[in-house]
Amino acid sequence: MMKLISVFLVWVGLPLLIFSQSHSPVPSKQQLAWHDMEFFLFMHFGPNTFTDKEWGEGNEKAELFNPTNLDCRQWCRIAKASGAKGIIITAKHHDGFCLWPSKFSKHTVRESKWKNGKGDVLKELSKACKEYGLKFGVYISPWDRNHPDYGTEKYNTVFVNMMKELFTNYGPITELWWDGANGEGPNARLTESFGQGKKQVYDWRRYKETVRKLSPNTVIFSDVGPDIRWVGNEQGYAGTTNWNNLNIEGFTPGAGAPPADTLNMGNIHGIHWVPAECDVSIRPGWFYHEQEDDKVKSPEKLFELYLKSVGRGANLLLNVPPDRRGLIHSNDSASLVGFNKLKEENFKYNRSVTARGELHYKGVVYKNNKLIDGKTITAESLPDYHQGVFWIKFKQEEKINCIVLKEPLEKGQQIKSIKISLVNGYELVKEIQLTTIGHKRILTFPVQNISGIRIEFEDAKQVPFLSEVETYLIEEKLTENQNL
Ligand code: FUL
Repeated sequence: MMKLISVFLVWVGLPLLIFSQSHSPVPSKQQLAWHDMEFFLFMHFGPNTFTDKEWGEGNEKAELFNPTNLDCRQWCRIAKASGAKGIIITAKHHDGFCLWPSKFSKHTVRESKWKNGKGDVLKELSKACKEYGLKFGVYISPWDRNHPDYGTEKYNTVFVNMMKELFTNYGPITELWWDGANGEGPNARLTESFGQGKKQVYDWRRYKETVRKLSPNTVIFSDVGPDIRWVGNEQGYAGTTNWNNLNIEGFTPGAGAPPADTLNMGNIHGIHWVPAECDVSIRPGWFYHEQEDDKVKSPEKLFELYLKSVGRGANLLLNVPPDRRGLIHSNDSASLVGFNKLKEENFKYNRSVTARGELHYKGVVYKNNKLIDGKTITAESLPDYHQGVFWIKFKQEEKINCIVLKEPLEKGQQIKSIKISLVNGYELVKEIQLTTIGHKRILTFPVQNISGIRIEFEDAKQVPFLSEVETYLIEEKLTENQNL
């Protein structure tokens, strides 16, 4: 009878209890889909590729832009081979040059020599992405060092009109990227301050409304969202504590953004759902420079970045800049393919699926396989979590050095603190104390021989949910910098 009552409390009382709780922020369906994509490539391409600069001045001659062998299908093939789900391209960087023949600028591919001014990089890339089943995203810099209207109210209309062209002619656009950088001086976020000191009052609200109206499924990235936030650094790592929540009211991209550590960790009680994206380049620079051909990050380094971004509940946006031919250099593609191989091979054999799952609740043991069934849609929770623990018990002793945890985000992000105990027989071999989990938390540590894992929710904002606990033995060189 007692067992029956407990079963009733856990399985029937639970949904009622959850329902009666006040709601914390939850992701939109577009954000949920974005979380699941995890990894995109970023491409910086434009006049800087041909002048060897990182920030163009806006007065470069358009004819400089002249890739000899541009092939967006090559970019897509490599993106696919790297495991990326999409590509985001710099349609317009700070120098103002448009990779499409915009009617609202005189500094575009139309004015270049490339294809006698008949070329359109966005058209080629959006088409190739469709062919390869990749999502397409666009970076459009609000800061514009070329446009004559920049610094006046008229520029807001120019920017809105340019976005209208993007959505009308090249959609669907999965992610739109507004860079917060501005080197104009008084309103600069960065310390480098050059340019004419023009002060643009950006109409962020109008920009957002334009996008929502034209393309409600697009997620908008900027330092402060509204949908995706910058992670606060360009090295590719999120905080080990990383909330998908953020307070964005009163903040703006650029100089008006919250401090970098807030962006890195989010706000525990933030009222908006604004997850972090880690943008980082495979090379030292964002644009292609021949002298960096031997400075391409190795597959192992990319794997480490993956652990510190996706493995901390954020997404990874890895920049791979095309060269002057309009192709991805073979050093970069070799690294990307190597990285994907490491990912696929090391996460192939999840040892949890052969184990037995249990819930120990108020002294009673229940069979419970939802955390180890390899399905993220089956989630488990405990309303009065101090009364119970989950166990994963292996059939035989296992060697592991990696655990992957997943929180079902459609229920919001609730876990504040969780304890993972690795045991062998009656011996406790390692205890891991964690804060947030989010979409995915990948833990790596020195190899341990274990027979079981105990999982305890220690603190949560509301009822904590967990959907998966996977266990792996990965190559030891990949665990050198522990991700805990
Ligand atoms: C920064 C820019 O200034 C860089 O050039 C690059 O585009 C990077 C992704 O964002 O803010």
